Amino acid sequence: MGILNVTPDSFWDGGRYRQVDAALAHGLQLIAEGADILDIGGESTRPGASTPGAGEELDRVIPVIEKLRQRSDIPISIDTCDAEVMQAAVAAGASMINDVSALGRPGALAAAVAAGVPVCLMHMQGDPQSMQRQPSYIDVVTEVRDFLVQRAAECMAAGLPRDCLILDPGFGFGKNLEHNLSLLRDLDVLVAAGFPVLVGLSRKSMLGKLLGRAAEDRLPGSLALAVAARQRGARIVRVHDVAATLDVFRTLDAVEDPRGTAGAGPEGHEQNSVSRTGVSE
Ligand code: 9MG
Repeated sequence: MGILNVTPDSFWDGGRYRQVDAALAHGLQLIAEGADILDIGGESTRPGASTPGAGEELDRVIPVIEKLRQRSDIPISIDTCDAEVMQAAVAAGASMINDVSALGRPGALAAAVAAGVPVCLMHMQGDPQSMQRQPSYIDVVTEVRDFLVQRAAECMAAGLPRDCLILDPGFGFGKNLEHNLSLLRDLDVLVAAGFPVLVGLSRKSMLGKLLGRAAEDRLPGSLALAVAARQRGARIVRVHDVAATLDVFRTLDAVEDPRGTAGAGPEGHEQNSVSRTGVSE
């Protein structure tokens, strides 16, 4: 899943794709790099970020979705917590909802049921304004798993089909470094709940804490975290760096399944037969 933030203030790419043409070009670039899904967001969820009104969020994302829809049939995920934005984005051509508040805002659950598209439910302790102040858990792995399973049950009771639900532990959302590492180390506990698992680890501040590196120098760390998540059963990996992540996954595919290289050219440089296991299958 390639990330396309159409925001002024996201931690890594904030402000770069505010103009529709720049966002469209970047979306097409992510598709060319091999993304299976594009996640388009108009509200930053970085710690301390403020919430734009639904009107502003709509102005940011809808033209980009419409333009991309004219140029590609790639599945588009709308990254929003707002019911009105969900509804408008799906009408404009989005076919998935990514909600970091797990459909917790007023009207969001009803909007998702009406939309009838897959939904990613993410765990967050607190809200983006306050979540990193003092995150606290007794057992982060089971608490996050139990919250997500309970929320999935509530969503199913409200009418969302089970096979439309994707769960996400929400790395960095009300979690300190130890919490994040425990969640990743024991990701199989969440995977065992039986829903596809999505992870977002790309260039996040946990890598800043771990390696002492700024966001622009966190690609190697991000790739290592993506591999760790894939090895533990993550099915969708939300990343800024699609080409680099796919190179790593394709290489692992070839090592893990020798049939993955069948049909590659004599030098083994072609990409036509290596599956994208770990991204969308
Ligand atoms: C929007 N967004 C930022 N980080 C994210 C993460 O880790 N998961 C999901 N689902 N969305 C995210």
